[in-house]
Amino acid sequence: MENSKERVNKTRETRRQEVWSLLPPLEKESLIHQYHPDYKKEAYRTLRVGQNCGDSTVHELANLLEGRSPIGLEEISLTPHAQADVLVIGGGGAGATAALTAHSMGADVLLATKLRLGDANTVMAEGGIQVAISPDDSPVRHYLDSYRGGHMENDPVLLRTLVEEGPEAVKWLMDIGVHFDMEQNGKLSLRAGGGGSKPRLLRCMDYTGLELMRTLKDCVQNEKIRLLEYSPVVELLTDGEGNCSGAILKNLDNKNYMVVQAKTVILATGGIGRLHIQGFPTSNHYGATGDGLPIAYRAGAKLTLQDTFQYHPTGAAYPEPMAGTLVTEALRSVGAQLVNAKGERFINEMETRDAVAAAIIRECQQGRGIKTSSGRSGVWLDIPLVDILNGAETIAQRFPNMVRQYSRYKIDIRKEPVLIYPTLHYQNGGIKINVNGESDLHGLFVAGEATGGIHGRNRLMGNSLLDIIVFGRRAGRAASERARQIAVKELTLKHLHVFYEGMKKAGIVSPCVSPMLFPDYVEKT
Ligand code: MEZ
Repeated sequence: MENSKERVNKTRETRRQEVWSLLPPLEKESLIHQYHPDYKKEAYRTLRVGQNCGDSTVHELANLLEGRSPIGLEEISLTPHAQADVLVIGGGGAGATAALTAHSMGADVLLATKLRLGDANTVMAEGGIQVAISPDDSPVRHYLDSYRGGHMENDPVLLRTLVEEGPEAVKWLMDIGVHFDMEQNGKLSLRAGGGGSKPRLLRCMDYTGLELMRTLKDCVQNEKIRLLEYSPVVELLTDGEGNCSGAILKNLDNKNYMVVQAKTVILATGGIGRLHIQGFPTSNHYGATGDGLPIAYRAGAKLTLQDTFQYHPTGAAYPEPMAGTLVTEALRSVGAQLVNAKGERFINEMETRDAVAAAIIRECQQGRGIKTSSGRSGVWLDIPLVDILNGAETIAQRFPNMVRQYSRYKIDIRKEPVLIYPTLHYQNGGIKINVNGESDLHGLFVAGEATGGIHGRNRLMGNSLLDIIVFGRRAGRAASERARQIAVKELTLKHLHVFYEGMKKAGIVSPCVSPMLFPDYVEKT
């Protein structure tokens, strides 16, 4: 490792002059198809039951989707312990936004979350929120960049809504107290992201998600929204006529189940990084086990793009305790270069994430990677170049989170390159929604990473922080409006009978119980 690190230092001066153009489209597609994990056939299998029967997804997710509920059909009383107009499940950015919006419209909201309010992937987003607000930019440009980045498989209506409502969503964030970085002249500071044709990322140093969540959490608490912490969802309830009517939560303290009757339900349960698909490390928090997907699937919701995942190109590969930790793309957007064992650059660092991840995997597979003592592979991210290109102290001032994380292991990123490898970061697909966030199951709304369609097959940096706000607000609004119009409905588990019938017909005998709630290396609850 030390020899090749020295090569990075030696080649820095010549590399900094190099100009790398973006790959021609066909070459880029071929790189992705050859090396991106989404195209590894043996990692996938076909679903045999449910709305996506015949579609394929990775084994880890397929097992959960075809899993059995922890709720025994005969064993549980469905007499409600609590009621709400709108039950929001998930205490990250999308859930908090949806809860605040529904509450502001007069709905009686109950917000239930697996861990504590704010324990979610939102706080791990570092580099920024993407929004077209500069005079030489436009939502149309934002749309085109995101559509190209998503391989033109984004749902056009959802994407259009995202980019058009982005500026208003960001204004809302600033109104409730989010502080974004400013230039000396007092204007909002914008930086570039991979696949973007304009700098359009607002940021709070490299703590952007944390700043958003800090503010949203304060608001939820100030509004005194009813909150149930340590209460993950384990099953949905339906009225037997195709409507969602509540959910069953599990109290992690006493292990009892709690039945909540609600006129509408908003699922904001986040992503699946902790499934460690294909053995990848992850940048996600401990609760990111995709709990919303199997329960919505069993209740009759359809998934879309369930076969595509984002492997963020720059996850830490060394030191071992940091494996998988996000090393923000923003470093590359201000000049940090990717360098292989020979001291050479091998890709334009501002290609979309799927292409950059594929190029890193190619370098490692073709013997130009660097091996760590624990057997991981990686390439170098030449961070010190950032200060050379942008002025001394840029790294310290703009990336205090990164500096602090590495300093715990005595690595000074202002002076030395770091070893990185792709890390499982985001689920591109998820539960199919309409423009109001409603799934195919009437009365079940979904927001944030649990949804699919907005980002196509590859999300651009900062579009998820925007999506949780735009679609969190939309789901909150639509769910509270619907709740105003309807009465409470019957609570049944009829959907489970139907799903199990389908499993029986397909000959599925599943050993898997889902949702999994925590990764299997965490003590079982
Ligand atoms: O949107 C993201 O995934 C993000 C901002 C990540 C990052 O590299 O900082």
